Amino acid sequence: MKRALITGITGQDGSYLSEHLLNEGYDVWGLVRRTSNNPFSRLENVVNHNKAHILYGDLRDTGSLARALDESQPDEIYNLAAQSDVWVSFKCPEEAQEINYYGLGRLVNEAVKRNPKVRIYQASTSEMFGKSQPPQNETSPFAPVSPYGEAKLKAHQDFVEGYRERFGLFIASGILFNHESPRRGLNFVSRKVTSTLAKIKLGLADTLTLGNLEAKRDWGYAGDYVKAMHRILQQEKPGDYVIATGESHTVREFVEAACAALDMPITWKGSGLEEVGVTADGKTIVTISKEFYRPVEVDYLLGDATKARTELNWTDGIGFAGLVKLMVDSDYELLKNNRALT
Ligand code: NAP
Ligand code: F7E
Repeated sequence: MKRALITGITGQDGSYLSEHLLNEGYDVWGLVRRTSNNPFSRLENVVNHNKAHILYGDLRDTGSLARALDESQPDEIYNLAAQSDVWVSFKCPEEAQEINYYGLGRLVNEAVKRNPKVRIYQASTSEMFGKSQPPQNETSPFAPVSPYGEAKLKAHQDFVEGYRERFGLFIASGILFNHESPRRGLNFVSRKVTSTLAKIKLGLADTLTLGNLEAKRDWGYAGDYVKAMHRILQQEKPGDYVIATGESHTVREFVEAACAALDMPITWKGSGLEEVGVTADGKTIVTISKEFYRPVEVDYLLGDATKARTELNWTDGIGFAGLVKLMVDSDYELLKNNRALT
């Protein structure tokens, strides 16, 4: 039985990946950091049934990583742990560097000391492309604009490309474009939109306040994307793979699709910070605030995943409208049944 260690198992991707690897017959171990609230809300299918082993540790604590590696003795490591919020990274840049850059260095160094043949997956990101011209693929230049993107790029260059070339290690990456799900953190725009609009529909909130509506993202479904992570580590040779749908939409289109899914269409009035989204009965339900703009924006991400489709035989499934509806329906049902959103 293959053993996998997942850092970031409590996050969106970690939860889906742990379920996928358990289905594939893996012995799954997850690194969890101590938090003041329940870290296992996304892991009901995994931890509550004692299917995965939990190890306490932190990417900032080398000793904890050493102990986790000794206990789990993994054949494959999936490094999904990160400070993953781009907006927050502008406010806490050192934290992004400490976890997203040095964290990978600590993990890789400790892992290969114990097992030079271990296979390591790094969660790289389309934020590394930043201002690079779309469509972006594995040969596009990197041009990050946020502390998050910069830390992820440095980790990618030093510990993925660099260690692979210098030491011949099996370190691979997925350069994943935005992927969402009903388990997406409430801070990210997709889930903020679906959860708040569902509240508005049920009379539990009045308005949804957003920042830049014009940014374009290539949004896919997280459940499909974790399958690519696994396939990347099953290749003969380690490589880097763009994972994306090849379709891009503005934040504005995301809001419109979510409103449509809730049978609550809106029209836009005004412009800039004064723009509002208004329902057919004249209620303003979307407003704009400077607070949610970023100092520098990544305007346009559109991924070309030809390499992954060819070499990994990877496909994405549900389409943009399907993804938005999946998230809206899930939030609406949870709220209707007085369940907490996590
Ligand atoms: P997420 O939901 O924010 O999950 C991040 C995970 O990292 C959580 O389990 C979190 O633990 C853990 N973590 C944070 N700091 C840590 C630390 N110092 N030590 C140990 N664990 C720590 O992110 P996600 O959406 O699942 O993304 C997974 C990975 O893919 C991340 O590396 C992200 O940067 C990258 N990525 C995501 C996307 C996307 O669109 N989702 C796209 C490209 C790349 P807590 O639960 O305690 O916070
Ligand atoms: O923003 C705009 C915002 O925070 C998407 C992470 O998983 O994907 C994610 O990073 C867009 C941006 O995701 C609000 O300005 C408008 O243009 O959902 P987001 P992100 O920054 O693209 C990449 C690939 C990762 O690797 C990251 O880990 O939406 N936007 N108004 C807003 N964004 C937020 N969060 N909140 C707003 O109110």
